[in-house]
Formats: sequence, structure tokens, C-alpha cells
Amino acid sequence: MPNEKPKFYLTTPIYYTNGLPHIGHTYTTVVADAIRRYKRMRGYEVVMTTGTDEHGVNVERAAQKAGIPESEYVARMAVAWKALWDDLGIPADEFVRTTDLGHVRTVQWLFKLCKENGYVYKGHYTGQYCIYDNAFVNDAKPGDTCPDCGRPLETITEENYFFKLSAFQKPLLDFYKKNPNFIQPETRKNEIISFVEGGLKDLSITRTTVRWGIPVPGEEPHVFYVWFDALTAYLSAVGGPDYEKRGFWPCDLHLVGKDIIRFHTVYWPAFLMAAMLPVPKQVWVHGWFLMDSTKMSKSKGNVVLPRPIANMLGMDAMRYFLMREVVFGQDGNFSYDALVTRYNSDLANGLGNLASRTAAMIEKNFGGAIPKPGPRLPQDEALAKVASETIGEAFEQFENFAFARSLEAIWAAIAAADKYLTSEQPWALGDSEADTQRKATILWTTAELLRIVTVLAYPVLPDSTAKVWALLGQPGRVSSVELDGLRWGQLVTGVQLGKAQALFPRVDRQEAIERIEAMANEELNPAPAAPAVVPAHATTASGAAAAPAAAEKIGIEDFAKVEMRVGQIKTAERIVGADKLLKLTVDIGTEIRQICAGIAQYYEPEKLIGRKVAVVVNLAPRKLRGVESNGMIVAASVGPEGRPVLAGFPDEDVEIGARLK
Ligand code: ME8
Repeated sequence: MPNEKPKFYLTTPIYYTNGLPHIGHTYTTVVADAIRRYKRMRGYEVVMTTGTDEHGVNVERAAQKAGIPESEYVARMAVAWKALWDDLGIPADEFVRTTDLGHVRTVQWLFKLCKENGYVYKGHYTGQYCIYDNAFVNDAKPGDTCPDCGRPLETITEENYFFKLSAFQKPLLDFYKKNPNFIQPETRKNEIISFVEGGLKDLSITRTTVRWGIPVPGEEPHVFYVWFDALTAYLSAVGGPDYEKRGFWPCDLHLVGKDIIRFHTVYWPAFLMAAMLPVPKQVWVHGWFLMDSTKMSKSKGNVVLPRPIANMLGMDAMRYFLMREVVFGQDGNFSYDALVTRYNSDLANGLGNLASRTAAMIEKNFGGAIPKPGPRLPQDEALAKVASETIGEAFEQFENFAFARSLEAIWAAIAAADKYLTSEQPWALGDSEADTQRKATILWTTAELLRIVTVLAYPVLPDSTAKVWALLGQPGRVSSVELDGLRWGQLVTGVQLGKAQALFPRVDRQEAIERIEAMANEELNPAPAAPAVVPAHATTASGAAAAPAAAEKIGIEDFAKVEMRVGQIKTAERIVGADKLLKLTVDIGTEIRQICAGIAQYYEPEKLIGRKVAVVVNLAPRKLRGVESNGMIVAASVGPEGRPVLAGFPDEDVEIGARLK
């Protein structure tokens, strides 16, 4: 059967491999993923491309520093980038590496087309060059020093191939006029139009001073300039010279940060025009996430990493924050404080709370089956109207890339439902026929609103909305709901609710921030060897094999990274199918934690209740036999079989939450 779906192709930048992804890169990729999910719900066949930009002097240097060949260095980095996107649930449909053979061929083909059409010529490039770093320094003047090593630059002339960018001033300006949506937002478009109106200089697109690059066939030592190489990756990802077969070119949407706008809106369309290939339909330029009002960079030590946030609050919380906090297109400040505050207010108290209280009331009053509504009163109709209008508003804003506004509209509907429940007070109604009918109407109305906001929020919160969908017992998957057919009144009744799951457990703000920061610190400054978390002859009771005492000594600053506190065991139970593990809940002063401990063969669960133990509280949560464990109980490992003996405080009644130092 022929595939009737319209196609939609979108891309993130092809990221550099001389560093690892931070929240800025994650931002673009998250937005791309949300658009991909949204377009799929609107009936498109979508391809989203991301990848790694692996050539150039910076990679040469980084590989040299790491003492490995460039090919090995970039292979490792590409694996790390791809793994991160996969782990975060934002995998590419096409992950393109600029060292892929298919890409190399596409770049060489594009060059050939540009040359055949008369837009490439050989010339000489004169620039300021650092002989120590083997690199031209763009925009430097004679007499300047190298921004990297501080040594004097030299004026060097090198033979290059040039691209006749100057010939594209008029074609580009005409193109912008004919395609007014090509550059978005509007302010960016004006900036680029004035830049192009100011005149375009020809561009050198090959280098002979760089070794690690795609060779120009028959012209060694020429290699392609990194941008001629990297931009072409968008086309290589969907077929390269055979792009027509796959049908995804021209690209519908390039998402980029404002740092790379010229490359995408001036050079890239000009290269394609020169090759007589179709030009992308749109470039959407977003702003930067700043840390304390400056751009993040590893050297400034102010990068925010995505993994610790996802570990602590869940990926959906990070996605929600990135897309809700800042107007897409503008710069915004990143702060952990704002992140955790939004998590608690909008997710835990907002969506999470509405879902759990609605489910709990349906459970209590209707045996967990979604009731059919009785007669409707004006206030029920009013909420239905809010939901219906939210559908239109949320779509319209999303289509306009006003993601924050779209989410704002969805969350206003959640607030309206909360208000509705508070004023209708279904819990105050009795068991008479009339009261039961009224309760049915109220709970149906609330559940229906919840269904609608769940569908609308799915592109941004894919994991948690899937849970709410299952909780509402609705058929199929939320991801397969067709947005075009979404209307009030489609809630399937009579179905049994799914199992309640903790959606967004509330967190203590200070503690959450400390834990995220500790995990980030660990990731940025990994311990050189396996860290010795517990003293010699001790082990952790986390169910993992007893670790041998580490031989290395650690400094006090390493020990200080481990946060141990006095906890009190509140509940303890065995875990079916895991005979060594106990599932404990432990009061650590600021909250109650669920922790799994590998002590089931030596401790009776009921005898543990009330016992005070030492808990490592700043470990990343993990799952043991499918059960979440959020911390670690400290125990000595005794005898050849490593019998765990819990560390404790028999002599004094220590306060719960006291820190062990
Ligand atoms: O420029 N805030 O790669 P790159 C928001 N390889 N977005 C940010 C950000 C921040 N603080 N920091 C990075 C390159 N980004 C080239 C691209 S494309 C053919 C070649 C995002 O690793 C944003 O999308 O430096 C920005 O444009 C991109 O990462 C730069 O990634």
C-alpha cells in the first residue's frame, strides 16, 4: 500500500565532538523531539536528524591531547553523544557523523556540482595564522596574538578553493522575499537581510593547513572547510545524491541557536542554489540558555549537564522546564532553583496532583471504573468549554513555536479543573441516587479534561502523559491519538483505571539542587579510579556485590562528596523474586526515601522497623530488580561470605537526619 502520509524533515545542528553535550545542546534536541512527536500526532511521517561534526583543527588538538588517533577520538565521542540522546529518550531517526562514508561522498558531490556550475574557483587566502596551533584565526588583524595560546600570529597566504558567495547576494535577497517564513523569528530575518544587503565576500571552502578533514578529490592536501562539510550532513542523512528516492529533501525545518544563524541562512542556501538543489523551507533560530547571564562553557565551569537533572527529577521535568521557562527565540537564564520550583508547582502540584486526586476519587466512588456522566450543569459546560478552547489555543501556539504559551494554556486548563473540583466538592456529596449521579458528572468532566490535557502535553511530556493515559485506562497509546480528531466528549467510560503510579513526587528544593549539583560534579570531575565510598572491610547493603577495599587514598574533599545521614527505617518488606533484597522506607530527616538493601538473608524485615542506620543519601537513584532505590544503607561486610552487619548508633539516641562526617 502506498504511504499516503505527508513527510516532514527536521534537524538539530550537527554538534561538535570536542566536548560533551550540555543543557544548551539538549535544549535544541528536546525541542526537535517535541516537534517530531507533535507532527506525528498530526499525521506526518517524520524524520529528525542530529549528529556529530567531527572534522577540523579542534578535533585534531583534542585527539592529540587524549593521545589517540582522530578517528578513534571521534568514534568515542560519537558513541557518547548518541548514547546520551538515547538515554534521554530523544534519539535521532538519523544520526549522521561527518566521518560517515556516505556523508564524505555527498560533500564531494556537492562541491562537484558547485564547481561544474561555475561557482568555485582557485584562489589565495590571506589570513592571520598561529604556527603553534596550526590554525587561521578568523577576524584577526596583523599584529594580533593567538586567542588560544597567546603567541604572535603570522600573516600567511594559502591556496584555497573559493565559493562565489558574492554572486548570491541578489538571489538570496529575492529568496528571502519570496519565502518570508524562511528565517524565523522575524527579528533574525531582518538582521540577516541587512547583513546580506551589506555585501557578501567570496568564501574559502577548502584548507591546506588542516589535515583532519574530507579530502577534495584529486586535490590533496586540500580538505573541505568544516562548514561546507557540516552543513551538508543534513542532506547526507536523507540520501545524499539519492535524496529524491527518500523524499525528505528539501528539509522542512532547521532548528539552530543564534550562534550559527549566518551559516544556515546565508552560506547553506547559497551552496544549494549553486548546486541547483532545493533549498530548505525554514530555519528557526532560538536564543541561548545562560548561566548567571553568561554563555555556558566548560572552561568557565558553568555548564549544566542534562543527565543529573533527568536522574533527579525525570526527563519530562527537564523538557517541561526548557520549553516552558523561556520564550522560544529569546535568551533565558538557567537556574536550578527555577527548575525545581517549576517541578514542584506545575508538575507535582499541577498535573500530578490532578491526575492522582481524580483517580483516587473514581476509585473510591465508582470502584475504579470511569463513570458515565449524568445531567450537566452550567459549571460542567463551562469546564468543557475551557477544554475545547484549550485544544485550539495549544495547537495554534505550538504551530507558531510559542511553546511556552502552548504549555501555559494547557496548565491554565489544569488550574481550571482544580478550581472546579474545589467548588463542586464531590467529596462532600452523599450516596443518594442524585448525589451519585452528580459525582459521576463531576468526575467524568474532570477525567475528560485530564484526558485532553494529557494528549496536548504529550509532545513535551511523553513519559508522564503515557502514565496518565494508562491510569485513565484509555485504549491505545497517547502517542497515537490523532490530534486532528481531538474533541471534548471522547473519554471512554466504563473502563477500569490503570494502576496508580507516582508521577512527580514532590522534592525538597534545597536537597534536590544539592543532589543534582553533586551528580554534575561527579560527571564533570570523574574520580580517576573506582571511588572508595565506604571504609575498608565495610560494604554497602545495596544488594550489589561487596566491593573490595580500594587501594588508593582519597582526599578529604572526595570524602566530603559523600553525604551520609542518620536515617530511621519506617517500613521493610521482602521483594518477590529477589531473595537477597529488602525494600525499605527510611526517614532521613528531610523526607522518606525508598531504598533497597541486600540484607534479606540476614535481617527479618519486621525487626528492622524503628532502627537507626547510616544512609548514603546523595547517590543517583537506580533500579534494583525493577524496584527504585534512592540511597544506600551502610553495612560492614563480615566473614568470607560477606555477611552484612548494619552500621548503627547503639550508645546514643542520635537525631534523624544528622550528618555523618
Ligand atoms: O555549532 N543555549 O556545534 P555546537 C542554547 N558543529 N543552545 C545552545 C547553547 C546554549 N547555551 N549551547 C549550544 C556547532 N547550544 C556546529 C554546528 S550544523 C551544520 C554545525 C545549541 O556543538 C544550539 O543549537 O557548538 C547551538 O546552535 C548549537 O548547540 C551549537 O552546537
